[in-house]
Amino acid sequence: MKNKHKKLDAWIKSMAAMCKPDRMVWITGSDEEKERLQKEAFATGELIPLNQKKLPGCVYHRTAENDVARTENLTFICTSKKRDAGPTNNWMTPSQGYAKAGAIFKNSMQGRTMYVIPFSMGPVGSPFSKIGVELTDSIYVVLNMRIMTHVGTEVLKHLGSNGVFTKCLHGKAERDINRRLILHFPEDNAIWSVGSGYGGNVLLGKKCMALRIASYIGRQENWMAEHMLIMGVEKPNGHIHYLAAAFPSACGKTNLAMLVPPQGLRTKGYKIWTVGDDISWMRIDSDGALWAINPETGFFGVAPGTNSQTNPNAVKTAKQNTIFTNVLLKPDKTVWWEDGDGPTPSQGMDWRGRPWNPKMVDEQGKPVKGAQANSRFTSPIKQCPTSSFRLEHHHGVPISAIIFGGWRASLAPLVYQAFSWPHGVYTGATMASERTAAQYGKQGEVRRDPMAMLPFCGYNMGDYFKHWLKMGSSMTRPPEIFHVNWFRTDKNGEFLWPGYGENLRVLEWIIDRCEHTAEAEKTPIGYIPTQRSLDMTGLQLPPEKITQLLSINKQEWKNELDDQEMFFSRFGKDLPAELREELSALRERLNNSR
Ligand code: OXD
Ligand code: MN
Repeated sequence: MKNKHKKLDAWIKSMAAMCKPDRMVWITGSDEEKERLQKEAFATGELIPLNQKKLPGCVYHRTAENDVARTENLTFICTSKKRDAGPTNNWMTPSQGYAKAGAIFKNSMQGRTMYVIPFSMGPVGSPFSKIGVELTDSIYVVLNMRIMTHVGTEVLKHLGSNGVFTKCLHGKAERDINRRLILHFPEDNAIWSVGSGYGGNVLLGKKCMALRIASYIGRQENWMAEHMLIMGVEKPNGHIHYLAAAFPSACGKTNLAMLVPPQGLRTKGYKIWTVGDDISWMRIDSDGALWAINPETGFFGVAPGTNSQTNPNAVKTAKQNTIFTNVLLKPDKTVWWEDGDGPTPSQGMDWRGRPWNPKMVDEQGKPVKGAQANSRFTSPIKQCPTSSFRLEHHHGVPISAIIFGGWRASLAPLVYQAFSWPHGVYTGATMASERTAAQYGKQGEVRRDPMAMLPFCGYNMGDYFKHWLKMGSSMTRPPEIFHVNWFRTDKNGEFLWPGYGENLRVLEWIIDRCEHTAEAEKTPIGYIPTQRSLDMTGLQLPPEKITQLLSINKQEWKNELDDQEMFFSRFGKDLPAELREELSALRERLNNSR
């Protein structure tokens, strides 16, 4: 199809003049195109074919060793005023950004092909959706974008001759960490990413557009772009409640989004519908409620730890048409990763491309991993056994509850409900995860991550909090807001709560609260379940453990408030007064409680 969009044409020409590719190829989204690109990438070694009998449609990719995760220190919001990027983002002026990245992009595509990927975040043509065009010199990026978004001719047709699009430029350049930049220009609706080949830095529809740029646009257009999973919980009576949940990385968002109900609740008739595992775009609809779409069409999931116990639905999803990145390659051309399924292979090629066996140790005597800790699978969401029948609905799904969560070894009870929308916003704004002995870093160190958006908010986070408050007051039927903590431990450091599928017991209480049918006790921090309001059928959990899971330690909470106050002080006068007031009100409730 011929491009009739003059601005798009001019932009592509000027980017090509800078990068100097040998060729330009428009991505149509056809099956034939996928075959052709794969073949090309097999020939250069960019991709390795996998065993088509055991893993039909699957391919393998390795990134450079220094290019295995998002590089937050090289990620910038480029706005005219520093204040607009706020205290939690790295900042440059747009002219500095264009000059610095431009010097790296210059001539970087000589000898290479520039692919033009028109893509839609969200169902094509939906009023919720946004169009982007990514220019890239990476076939790996093209193939991932084909899974993660709607791409090709259909999107271009929709863009027409004058549609608005986010200008996304990606180049691998030398993949040198010293010549790598991930830049966002919200004032220009543009993204420039150079020097990386790692998904989170280069699939520009994902974190860069669907969170950083979209959060900026959402504020202007009165909607929200959030780092949230979306799931439907179907009750025994057939009613489906949709929940949106934000957790910092490594707190099990993907697992929760496709959980398998435990026997007791399955027998009762509960079912799960997965809408998304990472990003939620939410708008107020004509009914005064909040409706959400998942702007993505795939999962870019972390492989290690994913197995038939922790997430059987993800295992099934990744059995075909999947791109595996940085996992272990077995001699039979299938894949494996630590804490995955099956026996540990006796040999293979590790994520660095070196011969590997499970007895190998590094200089410090630690086992050498076959798969990189952040190795990934990219799979179409439609292949998930629980994928929602609402994925392509233009207005998405109505959200009954928003859930915030973190990893807190103590402090936060299993679940509590905020008293009001502003109290819920305060709960999200003070979200945190702490490191335990089992994790890297200093034990007990608390990392604040408001709404799990710290690395993803494309503007001043003080303004972001104001936007949340404003959205709440614009709704006649706002979702209820909750906080969960699956990670509370006893005095021996053992988890009190079994997690995984059992988390549905907590979600059941949450939806019953939304329907005003579940009992709760009012505490200074919010409403918590009464013991008998949680259905524990089939779960052998001693009542004293439930008491511990739901207990609130006043002194711990007072210390927490001191820490929250310090965090809030970073925002200076940009912090909305309502959040300070919520903090003071909580302090007072704690002081006044027995
Ligand atoms: C992700 C992340 O990859 O949050 O989804 O880092
Ligand atoms: Mn994420």
